[in-house]
Amino acid sequence: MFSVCPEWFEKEYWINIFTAEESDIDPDDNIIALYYVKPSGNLSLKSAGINIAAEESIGTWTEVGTITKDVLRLAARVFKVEKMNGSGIVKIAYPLELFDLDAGISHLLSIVAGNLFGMGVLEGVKLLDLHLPKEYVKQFKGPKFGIEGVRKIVGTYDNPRPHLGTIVKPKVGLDPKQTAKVAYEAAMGGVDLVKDDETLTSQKFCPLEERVARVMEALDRVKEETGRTVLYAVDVTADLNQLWKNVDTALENGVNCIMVDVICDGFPVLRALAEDPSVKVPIHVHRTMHAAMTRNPEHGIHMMVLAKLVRLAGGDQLHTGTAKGKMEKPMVGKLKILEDYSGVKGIRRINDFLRSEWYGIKRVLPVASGGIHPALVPANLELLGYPDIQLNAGGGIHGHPDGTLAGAKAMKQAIEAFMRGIKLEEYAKDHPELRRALEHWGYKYA
Ligand code: CAP
Ligand code: MG
Repeated sequence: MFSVCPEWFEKEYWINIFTAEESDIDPDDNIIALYYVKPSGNLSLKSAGINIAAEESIGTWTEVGTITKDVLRLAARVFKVEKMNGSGIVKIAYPLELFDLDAGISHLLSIVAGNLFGMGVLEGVKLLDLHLPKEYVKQFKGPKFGIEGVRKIVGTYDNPRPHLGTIVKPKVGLDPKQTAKVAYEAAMGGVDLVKDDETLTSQKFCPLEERVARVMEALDRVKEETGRTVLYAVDVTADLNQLWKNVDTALENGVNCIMVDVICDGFPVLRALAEDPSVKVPIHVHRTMHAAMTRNPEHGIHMMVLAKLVRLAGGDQLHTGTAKGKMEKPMVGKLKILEDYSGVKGIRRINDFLRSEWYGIKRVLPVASGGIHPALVPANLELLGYPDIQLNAGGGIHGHPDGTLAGAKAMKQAIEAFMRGIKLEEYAKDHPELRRALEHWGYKYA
């Protein structure tokens, strides 16, 4: 059994150290974390919050004689507690001085998302959001390109519209020549970006060097034939030494975008890539493995937090989920106050953050992906916001009964129809590729 609460936290003196009135918290001088908290046993929500504040700032399980008056200014403070059926939300302010600003995201996480996840006094705890003050955000360069930079490359800056991306499928197994053929057809069909799947790096059956060379040669042909620049996001994910070899090889072979699985590789790796002067191409950020942290409604880290960290670290495009598709949506308990973080609303909130002004840090293009096919385009654009969004379709392009070229055209037509305010069924009458797609998949996942 857990110990209900170290008795020293019950002393009024310490309660005063680790709590504050909301009016006493200056948001310019504190990093503020919003947690969903489910205390163990009959521990109060406030005590649970104090346990977190203490553990992640100056406390431990017992009072220590080594603490000095001077140390107390570094105490984190619980300043808001909202209960509902035993669990609830807790807001904690961490004084900016607690953070090593030069140490970046890894250090930030060691505090706001550290030991607290394993504490016995908590049955569950989920970090839902982080307020980062200007002084903190200003330590980061953020994306090199952002939405506007990517649009300039792709040619959609003057007339912004949703971008279309594709994941080459099958997700692994094709050789470089076959991959390039699929990329060429998708690009001729109208996609703006071709990407590797998150599990393809440089396996023997599809070495990265040859793959990049062949795909870029195919996309150069598309440029000659259509005048359009199509991005190729090659997956460079690997342990650090190999990752840099992958990046160098890809850049030497003319790649115009790179992709990294940010949760597998870590935020500091993304930051290093984005800040390196040799990486003069946008970074497409895949979030595979995120659901280990984001999926449990009562424990873990919300995608909102991961999205903020990706923007700080410098991702230009980030997967944030679909309104209609094959993947699960974020859920946060059953608390009414948390509705804004749940379901489609929760994804929209993330997308709106990525598209908003943030102390001059460039905007990130949200990517909706996972089970998308033409019939799902209108709902996804409407619910997730447009035109600053990219829709990715893998199966929804390469699974088209008439092949990849037709599949890409059908997705493109669905986007066009939506942007022109025309119903898909109407547009499909004189767009055979779209018509075939609607007949083939119907309204799966709708
Ligand atoms: C999509 C995808 C992406 C998911 C990841 C896949 O392919 O390539 O990895 O979108 O989910 O393998 O599922 P399909 P999320 O279009 O064929 O489904 O974007 O939510 O992180
Ligand atoms: Mg994938």
